[in-house]
Amino acid sequence: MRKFTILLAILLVGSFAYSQDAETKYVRKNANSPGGRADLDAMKKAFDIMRNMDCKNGLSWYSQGAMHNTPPEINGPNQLCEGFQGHDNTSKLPFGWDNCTHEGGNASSSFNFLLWHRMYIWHLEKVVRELSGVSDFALPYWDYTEQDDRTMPELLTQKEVSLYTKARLSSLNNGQEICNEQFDAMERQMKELSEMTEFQTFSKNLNNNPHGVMHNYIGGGFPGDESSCQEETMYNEIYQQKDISGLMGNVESAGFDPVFWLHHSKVDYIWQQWMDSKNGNKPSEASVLKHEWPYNFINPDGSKVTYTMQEVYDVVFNLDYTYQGLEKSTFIASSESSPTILKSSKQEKTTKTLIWEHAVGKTIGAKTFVHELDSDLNNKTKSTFRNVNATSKVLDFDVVVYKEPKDFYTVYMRYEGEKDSYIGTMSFFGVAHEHGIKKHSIAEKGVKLNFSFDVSDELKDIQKPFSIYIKKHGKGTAKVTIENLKLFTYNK
Ligand SMILES: [Cu+2]
Repeated sequence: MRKFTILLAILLVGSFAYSQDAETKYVRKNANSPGGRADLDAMKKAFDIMRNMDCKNGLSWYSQGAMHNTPPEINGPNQLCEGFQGHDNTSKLPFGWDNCTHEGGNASSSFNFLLWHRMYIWHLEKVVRELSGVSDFALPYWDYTEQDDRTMPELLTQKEVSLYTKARLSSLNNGQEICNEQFDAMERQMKELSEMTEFQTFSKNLNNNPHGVMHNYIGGGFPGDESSCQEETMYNEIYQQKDISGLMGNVESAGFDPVFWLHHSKVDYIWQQWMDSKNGNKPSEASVLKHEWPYNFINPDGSKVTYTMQEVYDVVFNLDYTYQGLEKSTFIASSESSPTILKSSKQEKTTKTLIWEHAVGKTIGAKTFVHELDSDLNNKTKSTFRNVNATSKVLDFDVVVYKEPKDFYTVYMRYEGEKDSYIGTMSFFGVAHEHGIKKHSIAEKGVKLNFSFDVSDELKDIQKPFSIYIKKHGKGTAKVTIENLKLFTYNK
């Protein structure tokens, strides 16, 4: 009987933690605002402690970063985590390490990108709250798509502070602004993201830009035309290797740069803005349950916790925090949705129909690429849209790369005699992931990738033929080949 009572108590406590409506207790603030700066001070305090913990301690800076991912091999005896020589040389990784999701993996990996990172940074936030003793701490965000926030939050640029690393683009660590070419691409993308209507398309595009382009940028820029857009390689203290990109530029070392947390707080903020807007929606409970992923984290008291997909769903869509600025979000301003936010109940649409498929088989050249769709396809597009009551239209690109490009590509639809319409960005952060550190060598066959761009607004005029125009940002030599082009519709 006693055993039963204890079990019942555990069950009750458990269900209380997950199924009750979480109250919004914490406010994540802009890292460059006074409140955000106060939270960064708390974060510094916590990281002072975490940096001094042994990596076997799950709360340590090293272990928290390793939960995202670790290098396959470490060059020489590991100076930061004695005995750990990379995941290829380790038979049993510590609890929770190497669990991050990334685009281009399997369907579950792509699906869980936003959900897993939300859980990951939410746990870090609780750890910082505990270790700093600041009971209302909330993880600040770096609002880098805004004109006023083009410089990295100052505390992170100060050497000798536990939130600093040298392995970043030097112009950012020197307090310079994000260069124009990078900033413009992100600014343009924000509008495009707000117009999307389908969760997985939204998630993929957010993953590419600003998420992926910003990882690469912080980790060493891209070889652009402006002087502040120059690519850099550097010493990466996680791989213990020279002449590679910085911590943020590689999936396996990204979690070790403290700016990672501010970056993913921003990514999470963009997701929430979209979810609360008129175009946004959340994935259905059934779709979350069917995309299994390991959710293993460390509680602030050092204990381990593993979540079921049901528990993940309950936490992720019933938050105990909100974002400063959410009420004046441009996503929300463009809709009639009320600011009674964070309790979004709209669910995703699921029926996907292939309209046409077209083999391209062309490599994108040095600067620009134009591909005309032949009249047959345009006729097909016309006749299909007469019959289908599509709520969203998605252009899908199958792409192959043989080496991870640091360049990124912006993609446009072009109607003759009209201004090009931007539809999305192709970026390649994480492509070389799991392919070794030796100069990002990717297997001979290359890596197949898929990009999906919502063209619901751009493909309104179905009577006119159009072409695809792609602009390369950067002067890197890694080649990108477009294999296939497909058009899908999603229906209610
Ligand atoms: Cu990331």
